[in-house]
Amino acid sequence: MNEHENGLRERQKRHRVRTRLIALGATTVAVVALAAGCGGNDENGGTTGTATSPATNAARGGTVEVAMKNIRFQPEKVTVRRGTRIVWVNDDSVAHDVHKVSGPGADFASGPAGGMQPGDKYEIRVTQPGTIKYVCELHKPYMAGEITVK
Ligand SMILES: [Cu+2]
Repeated sequence: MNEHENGLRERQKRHRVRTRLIALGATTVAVVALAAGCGGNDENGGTTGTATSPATNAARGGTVEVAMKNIRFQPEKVTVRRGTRIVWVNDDSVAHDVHKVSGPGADFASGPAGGMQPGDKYEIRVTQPGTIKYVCELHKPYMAGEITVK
C-alpha cells in the first residue's frame, strides 16, 4: 500500500464519520424541536409567576448535633443561624445534663442535674442572635459549651 492509497482511505473514513455526525445532529434538532413544542404548550397552560420557594425557609433552620462524650460537649463551640435546632445527645457512659448560664432568649435546661442518661437527647431551637453559654451542672466548670447564633 502506498502513501496515496493510505491518504485516500483516511479521507474516506473521515467522510463516513462526518456523515454519521450530521445524521446525529439532525436527530438532536428533531428532539430539541419536540421539547420546544412541549415548552410552548406549558406556556399556553398558564403557569405564570414565580412562587417563593419553601426550601429557602427550610434551609434557615437546620439541625446541629452536640455530643456529650468523655465528660465534654463536642463540639464545645458551635456557630449557627437563627432558627437552628440544637440537639444534645448523651454519647457517654455516664449521666449529664444541659443548663443555660447566659445569653439571649429564654432560659433552658434538660431537667435535673445529671438527668440525661446515656442515649438521651435534649433539643432547643435558637431564635435570637448572640452567644449562649451553658454547662452540665454535674461536671461544670469542666463541662461547658457555647452556641453563637448569627
Ligand atoms: Cu456532665
